[in-house]
Amino acid sequence: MTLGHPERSEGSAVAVEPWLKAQALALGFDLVGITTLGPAATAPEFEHWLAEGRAGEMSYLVRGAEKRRDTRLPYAGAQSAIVVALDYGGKEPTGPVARYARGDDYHDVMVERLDRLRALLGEHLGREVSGKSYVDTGPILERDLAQRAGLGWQGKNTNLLNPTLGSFFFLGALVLNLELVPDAPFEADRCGSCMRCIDACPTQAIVAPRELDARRCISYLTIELKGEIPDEFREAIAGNELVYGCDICQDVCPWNVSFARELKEPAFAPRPFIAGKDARTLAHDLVELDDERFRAEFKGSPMKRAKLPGLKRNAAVVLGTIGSEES
Ligand code: B12
Ligand code: SF4
Ligand code: SF4
Repeated sequence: MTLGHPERSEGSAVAVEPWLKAQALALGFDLVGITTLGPAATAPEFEHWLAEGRAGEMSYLVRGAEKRRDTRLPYAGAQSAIVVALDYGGKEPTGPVARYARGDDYHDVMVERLDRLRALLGEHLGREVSGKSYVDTGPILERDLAQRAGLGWQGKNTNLLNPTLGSFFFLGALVLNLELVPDAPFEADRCGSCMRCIDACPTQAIVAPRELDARRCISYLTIELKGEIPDEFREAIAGNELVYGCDICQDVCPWNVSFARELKEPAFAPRPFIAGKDARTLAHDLVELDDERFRAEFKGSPMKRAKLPGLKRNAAVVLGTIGSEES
């Protein structure tokens, strides 16, 4: 790999794309694609979704709605994005905590690497390139952007699927004030007539292909919802032994059955407080947890998002003690 003076292709675009992709892979990302920024193809679907109230209490989605329409808006002068995926080990056994949340916070892990990629690009070009790293940290429809960068298609469960990786990966984007040659978007819909995710969802949250009512989704109910979990969903949560998040509609997907990978990223290995515990054991331990130990055990964990009262609420649902003295 050469780190010398960058070549220039015909026109104004700088032919750094293959170099950038090699750097992204060397930083540990599993997929990388490049796209130009512009109006989000699925912005109308997003706005319809908001209008139907399907975002529930996630008011930040409403606040950022205007910017989500067009990926040039969140960062002034932005022209291109390098979109990456990082696998989090879909072959790990199912458990009470969704796989994505068992280790360190993916926002921190990925933003750091994307920032590093931008610094490397600056060194390579001999000048600073302005831009910003986004991993669920700004008003961008990331799955829409990833499809546009050629990383995969949006499955009927709404997750982005890649034909070599399934869907157990995170997405991130490095948005740059730089013109780059884009990859072709991923045009195919490889779900075909399959309906497994829709049929398997225990709360009927996937109300139509690619339409998820977050208010019914166990991931939303156990992570984002602040108040009580409505009665009608408690049995599904307890019965499926879920304390935090949900992987069911991905577990049943044939693309994951065939292509889910072993966990290779040490940062996402389960924390000791979670590792090897079944739902009831974890729930009992959460009920006992005090603030100080919570801060120590979950420092840098995505599970901090639910806060200790949220985790205790989920534990009470699993133990069936909600409303009793034990909760
Ligand atoms: C809000 C949010 C949630 C909400 C709502 C989920 C949802 N489906 O929107 C809740 C809390 C429920 C959630 C859950 C999960 N999330 Co989440 N979430 C987000 C977040 C912050 C925004 C997503 C968003 O804009 N939703 C709005 C709705 C309208 O979008 P949508 O459901 O994808 O709908 C689109 C499609 O349906 C499409 N569409 C509609 N009709 C049609 C028709 C056709 C033909 C086509 C092509 C498209 C199409 O248009 C819509 C708009 O783009 C993103 C990060 C980001 N900034 O993008 C992460 C993100 C989507 N989540 C992620 C993850 C990992 C999860 C969970 C797996 C975590 C877990 N195990 O518990 C679950 C999966 C649940 C599920 N089945 O989607 C990853 C997904 C990675 C991937 N491979 O796709 C993301 C990208 C975070 C990241 N940076 O890695 N999440
Ligand atoms: S994450 Fe769970 S509750 Fe949400 S749509 Fe998928 S299967 Fe249904
Ligand atoms: S389970 Fe079937 S319909 Fe659902 S995302 Fe996977 S392939 Fe598509």
